[in-house]
Amino acid sequence: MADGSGAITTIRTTCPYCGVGCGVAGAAGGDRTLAVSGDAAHPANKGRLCSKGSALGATVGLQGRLLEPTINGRVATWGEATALVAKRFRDTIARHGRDSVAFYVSGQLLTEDYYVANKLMKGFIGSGNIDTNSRLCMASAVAAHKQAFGADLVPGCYEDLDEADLVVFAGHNAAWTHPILFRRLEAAKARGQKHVVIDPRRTDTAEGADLHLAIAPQSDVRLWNGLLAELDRRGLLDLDYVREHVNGVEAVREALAQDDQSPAAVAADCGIAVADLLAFYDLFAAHPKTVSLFSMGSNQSAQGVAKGLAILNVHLATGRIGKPGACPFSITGQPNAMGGRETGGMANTLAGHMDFAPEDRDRVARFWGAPHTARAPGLKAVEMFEAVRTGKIKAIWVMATNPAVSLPNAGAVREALEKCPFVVVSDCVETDTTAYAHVKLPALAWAEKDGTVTNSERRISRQRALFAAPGQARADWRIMADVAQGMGFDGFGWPSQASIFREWARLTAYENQGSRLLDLSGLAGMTPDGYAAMTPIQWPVRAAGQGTPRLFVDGRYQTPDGRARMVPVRPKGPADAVSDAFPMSLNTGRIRDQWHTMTRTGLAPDLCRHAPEPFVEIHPRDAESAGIKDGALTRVSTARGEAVALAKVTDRQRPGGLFMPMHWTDAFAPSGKSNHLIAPNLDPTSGQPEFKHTPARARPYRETWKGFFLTRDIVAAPANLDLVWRRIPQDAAQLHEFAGRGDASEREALRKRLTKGLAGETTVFEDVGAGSRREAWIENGRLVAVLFQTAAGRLPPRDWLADLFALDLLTAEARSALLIGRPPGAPVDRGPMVCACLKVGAKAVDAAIAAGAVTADAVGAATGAGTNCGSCRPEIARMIAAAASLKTKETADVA
Ligand SMILES: Nc1nc2c(c(=O)[nH]1)N[C@H]1C(S)=C(S)[C@@H](COP(=O)(O)OP(=O)(O)OC[C@H]3O[C@@H](n4cnc5c(=O)[nH]c(N)nc54)[C@H](O)[C@@H]3O)O[C@H]1N2
Ligand SMILES: Nc1nc2c(c(=O)[nH]1)N[C@H]1C(S)=C(S)[C@@H](COP(=O)(O)OP(=O)(O)OC[C@H]3O[C@@H](n4cnc5c(=O)[nH]c(N)nc54)[C@H](O)[C@@H]3O)O[C@H]1N2
Ligand code: SF4
Ligand SMILES: [Mo]
Repeated sequence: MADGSGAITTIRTTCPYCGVGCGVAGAAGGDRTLAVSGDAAHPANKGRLCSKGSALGATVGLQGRLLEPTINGRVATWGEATALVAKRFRDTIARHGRDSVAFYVSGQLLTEDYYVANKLMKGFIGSGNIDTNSRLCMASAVAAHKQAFGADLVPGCYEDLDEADLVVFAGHNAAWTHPILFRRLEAAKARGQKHVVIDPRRTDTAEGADLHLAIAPQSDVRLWNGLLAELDRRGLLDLDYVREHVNGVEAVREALAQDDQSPAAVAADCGIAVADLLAFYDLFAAHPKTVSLFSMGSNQSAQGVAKGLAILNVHLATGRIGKPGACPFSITGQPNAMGGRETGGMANTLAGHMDFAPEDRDRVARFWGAPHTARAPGLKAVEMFEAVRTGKIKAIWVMATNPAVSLPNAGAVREALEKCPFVVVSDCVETDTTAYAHVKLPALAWAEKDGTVTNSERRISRQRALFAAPGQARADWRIMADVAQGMGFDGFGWPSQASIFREWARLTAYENQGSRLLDLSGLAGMTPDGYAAMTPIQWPVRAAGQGTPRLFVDGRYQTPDGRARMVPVRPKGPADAVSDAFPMSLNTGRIRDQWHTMTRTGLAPDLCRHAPEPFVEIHPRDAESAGIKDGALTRVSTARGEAVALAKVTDRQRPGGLFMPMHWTDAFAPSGKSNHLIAPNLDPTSGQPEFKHTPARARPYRETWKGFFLTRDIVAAPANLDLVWRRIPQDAAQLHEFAGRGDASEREALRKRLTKGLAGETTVFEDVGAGSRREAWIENGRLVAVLFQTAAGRLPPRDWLADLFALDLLTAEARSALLIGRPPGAPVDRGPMVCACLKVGAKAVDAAIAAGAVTADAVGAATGAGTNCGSCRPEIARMIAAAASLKTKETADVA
């Protein structure tokens, strides 16, 4: 933190994005500048950061921040705001009962925040109605862990990834979503580790793998069951381990016998070649040191729990668990998904891995001194918003999540928020969800807040403040504690987050006696200084300074008899079958450089260039039959809604499938939002939505005109005009792209709207025949705005024009070329950003390849691309391979 004397000190904290949980060394300067580097001492990343982590400095400005509490849009004091929230919650409970209120929270809260939220709702309000966005993310894995291990326990650690001989990625695009772990895995692969990727799409993770199984959507259970049956046939189950430590193997064998487990039948049902299936079986058979990473391709399914169990069954039956380099590994998405599961952020758990069994419930109630502690689980996320929509829940408090964008069937979620009598939202910025809030509460953001998070390998790390709190922003835990006290509850008077952490650690140890592995007793006596200096440690921590890298080493599980359970699971298809009206399967997920609803990564122009706007991936065969061209605007519709996105025609997509990223919002691309399309089909046990499959169809959008508008300011999509609108932040400007299907009057209406109030000298070029108009505004020699529209003509690349906004004085040459949209000389178009860290575009990479670079290292040496975080190396490798295959094809054509 800048200490006022101008001296800058480096502070160790943790990245706010993915569950890898990388250590960050941050040096904050004045004016909220921040230089970040990887913390070399942090065991998760050993000094590395990915593109998103490296760009953290570009996301800590105050643009768009909530800095004061507001009530119905009017600025309020904290006293007024918390008193109102306390009163409305108290009144609603008095009139409609405890279950008429709810909290919807997030894996992006700190453990301390999570603990307070849960204590307030389950302990003192006395309702189970607190759920978290981890319902959309980890719930299926949690349920599978509980059934198999007796509690939500992740056995492995990152060292297992280094030590494994075989790593299976089950619905996990690690190259993009857990990049720093993927760097470790690439290094292990270079030492001989084998990689198998199970994913309907050929992702960057699949690209370099030894084997890619592009299975039919939702056929995972069939695949893993088939593997188990085959291992059994080959006599490769570890029956000694099973005899000593596992129940249920016979029931599982019986269930397997109900389906035809021949490789031919399994391969046919999974939509893959028998040879590929057998290659998977052989790799699995040959490498006892196996780690199976499973992520959203497994969890986000109407059979997500079964998918998890099918994986756990194979690992239990082969004894590949609790050993170096061998475990099933559910990888967490958010920085504190694990912390939320620990503290009881989910509606169906209580706290500290204790549930609603009477003795657990009474123990937690005793510890809290809270006689009204809930006795039953509350509503899970999707049901919770449905209860809001139908009026059963009348007051909801949303914290650190953006449900108007990220829940399935988002149109219904917005309707629910619109109807709800009292909506409170705690966030750092304005979002699509804050638009529905009666009360907006400004929370501290990363680099201001201070507390702990737990990563995928159960490692607790500190997030530390690098800046002082801006405006009136406050820590989430403190806001909740104030409301709790306003509601008249005792037990919320903590002086600091360190004291919350201590209370939380004491709860994990309370009447534990070895019965619960989640035990932080070794941290329960920590002093404030100890907390300030805390270094990363993996739970269980039973004695000070002694963490636990690996669970189940002794083969004992957290079940009453200490034995793990294999659970029979049968395959079934996706919840909704495709139909004539909606013949394709819409899959959704993540891209490399954006984080969820773009509230932070969307502030960093460099992160917006790899995939600048919403897109839909489609196989060439399907594109052709639908008349969709690569790069054309495409309508994707489902029974729930419609979106428009740019077509990416690629054979990396399976025929019959579509893929859309989940990231875009009203703030960036109102017509490109994926979640209005998604059916709210849930896994019956975990309540997790099937984000990876909704029946859909794709058609060309067929715009009649299009254009772009560059300005320094953000322009929201104009209301009442039916346009496809996208905003793409640039270094010195905002690029707004648009297209419409109306006639010249629509074009003119937009032009009027955009240019209203623009001052300065203007230059105009009009080509009436082509329906084209180009205009630029210059004030005191500086470029103010550029508007290009065309019906029949073409538009120039935007890079050069966008860069002109960085100039204080336009050169005469630039002025004269403005309306051509190209610099005198060669056209400047960098292409999509490949390397976000060193700002290297696709054109430069292609040039290096054309000049003879045949490895990612050589491209790096020539352009710098891939030499910082390495996240783009799989893509560079893919570009090299594509160029090589083109060359071979050309040679063949010539021959
Ligand atoms: N860049 C970036 N990284 C992130 C995030 C982010 O927003 N951006 N978010 C973080 C969070 S919260 C999470 S949860 C993780 C998620 O990390 P991942 O799970 O790796 O990400 P997704 O892209 O959601 O989905 C993974 C893959 O599942 C595949 N899939 C779809 N259907 C099926 C199926 O039926 N079977 C199988 N086997 N696979 C299928 C998809 O094609 C996709 O490639 O990422 C974390 N990291
Ligand atoms: N179609 C589709 N939808 C999906 C998924 C998918 O794969 N496909 N994946 C799902 C998954 S796995 C996840 S995890 C969710 C994520 O979905 P969300 O949680 O809705 O996404 P975020 O954009 O991360 O939202 C976090 C919000 O919290 C705010 N915030 C950040 N830090 C703090 C803080 O300290 N305090 C407070 N009060 N606010 C803070 C941010 O500004 C942001 O508005 O999306 C789910 N939705
Ligand atoms: S891999 Fe990237 S996003 Fe994930 S914690 Fe590390 S730096 Fe952050
Ligand atoms: Mo997630």
